[in-house]
Amino acid sequence: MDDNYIPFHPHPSKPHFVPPPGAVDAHCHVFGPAALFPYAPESKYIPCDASKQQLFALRDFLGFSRNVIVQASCHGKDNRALVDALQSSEGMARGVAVVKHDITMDELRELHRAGVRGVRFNFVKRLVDATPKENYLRVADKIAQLGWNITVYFEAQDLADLLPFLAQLPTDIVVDHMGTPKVANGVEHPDFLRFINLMETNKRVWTKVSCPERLSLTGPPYDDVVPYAAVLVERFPDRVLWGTDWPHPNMRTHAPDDGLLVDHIPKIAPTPELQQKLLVDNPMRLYWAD
Ligand code: 0GY
Repeated sequence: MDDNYIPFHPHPSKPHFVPPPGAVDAHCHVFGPAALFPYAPESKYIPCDASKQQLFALRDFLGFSRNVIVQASCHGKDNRALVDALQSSEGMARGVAVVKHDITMDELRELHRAGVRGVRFNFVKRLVDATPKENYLRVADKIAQLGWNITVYFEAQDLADLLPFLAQLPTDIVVDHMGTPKVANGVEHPDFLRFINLMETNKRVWTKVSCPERLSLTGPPYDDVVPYAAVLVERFPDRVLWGTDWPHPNMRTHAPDDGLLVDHIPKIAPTPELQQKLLVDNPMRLYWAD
């Protein structure tokens, strides 16, 4: 683990909010353990190990039923830790992998059998070196044949440049963390309006209304991020997902209390109907359709 790395919260609180039956934590990771699944040589950070057993225990403690486990950059294109977690989940986890552009259809079908239903394209410059767009498009064509979708992670200021690329993708697109708005700017800032406009015009774009702990300027309970998520849930109730982002890689100031994050949900999705869509119906449609 890097010297300045902040490990995940050791004793999260029990949330007051009780998620509906079958709720899905649609953005979380497994890290290592490094002794079994080493971190990628190209990774920009070495995290604290965060095992599948710890993830599944947290899922149960928080009142969730399922996980969507997203490959993080610290494991590069080596999806073994992800696949191992999926195979141990008894069908209660699905995965989003990071793959090389020349992956074969047979290799993709093997990932599908393990429970992978998407790939992630990461454009965050502090996390990964740039990948040629044509490599991504080759992957997109292949995974489209399996009915998978594409998760994209980018920073708000880079969306304008990415729009032509996103328009070329042939599948549903899931944008991590609301496109990472800068909360100091306010919900009327052109960067956030550009993201809302993307969701308005491209009905295949979904987003995770997640990561208030990463976006907040005021800190726990992250109320300064509520307006961003609330507007997206209200306007696009059928295309929003929610996740803990456990084990919260690369936090700068503190390890978030996952119970507090769950208690954020009724602030951004205030009715049982919205909560049912956000936590159950939407992720089930996207990740458990087959
Ligand atoms: C997240 C957060 C981060 C890291 C990664 O791929 C990754 O390494 O996703 C981050 O540092 O912002 O959970 O999306």
